[in-house]
Amino acid sequence: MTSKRPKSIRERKLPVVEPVPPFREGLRQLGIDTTDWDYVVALAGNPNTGKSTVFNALTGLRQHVGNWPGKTVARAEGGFAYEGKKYKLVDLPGTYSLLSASTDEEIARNFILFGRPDCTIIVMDATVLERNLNLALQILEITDRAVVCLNLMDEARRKGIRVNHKTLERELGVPVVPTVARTAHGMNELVAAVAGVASARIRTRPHRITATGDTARSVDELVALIEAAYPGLPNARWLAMRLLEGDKRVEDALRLGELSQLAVSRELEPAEVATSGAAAR
Ligand SMILES: Nc1nc2c(ncn2[C@@H]2O[C@H](COP(=O)(O)OP(=O)(O)OP(=O)(O)O)[C@@H](O)[C@H]2O)c(=O)[nH]1
Ligand SMILES: [Mg+2]
Repeated sequence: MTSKRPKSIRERKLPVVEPVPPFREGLRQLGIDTTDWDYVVALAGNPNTGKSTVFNALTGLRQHVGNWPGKTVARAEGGFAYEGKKYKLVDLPGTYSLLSASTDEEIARNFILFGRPDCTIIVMDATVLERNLNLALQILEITDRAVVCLNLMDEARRKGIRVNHKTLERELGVPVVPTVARTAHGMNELVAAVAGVASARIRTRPHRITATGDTARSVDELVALIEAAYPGLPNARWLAMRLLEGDKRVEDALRLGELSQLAVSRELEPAEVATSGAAAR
């Protein structure tokens, strides 16, 4: 009988680790290290568009991904470095609208509206652009600092859908970067655009529907009142528009003083600790 000797660590077969895609010099995944960041970047978009896949590709972490909507239910944070600057990347639950009310969606909404990200990456599914444009246009109403990540370009191609990203870029007024996040295609270009927008080197002119006449005057009046009641609260204009539309939740939040803590910091709720390790692709 031969006695079986336990294998030493060196002899054991190690799991196959997929090679990290050839990122351009200058981009470094920092995992859970988000200390001393220069910029905060939020990942926003409809459910199931690939936000966590982008998060994993840029940070090297293993946020939960899968082919159904509603997987990310809390905010998760990770880091990456690019051209000498450190970025804190925030993965958010998917949301169809900034007017939505479910708990997951509220986490996303509050961060986009009040978390003051230096850049918001709007992840869009290129196969269902029309559906995704609703949220994209809402985000562009409230921030100048955004980049569109036009994801699932491989699926779009497979379905015979052609998207002219340059035209979309002109129409939306912010950089549009075609990507296939699952294979990390386009990640370099995405990060370059994010760096440009966060540092204001790239100037954006987001598509906006501007109020005119009486509406514009009413908005201005309300903005002054909101800013007086909540000094430092970002997006008073968005809140004023909601009030004019008769949004009961915003009305209640303002009356009950619920917005006061949103005025003070980026740490809206404690973030989830993302799992460390190689990027799951
Ligand atoms: N074919 C293809 N699949 C992708 C691409 N990007 C992501 N996926 C897949 O799409 C599915 C959804 O990706 P997630 O990253 O979990 O999407 P999410 O936006 O974080 O989803 P929620 O957190 O539920 O809102 C997963 O099965 C991914 O592997 C891509 O560019 N091409
Ligand atoms: Mg997710």
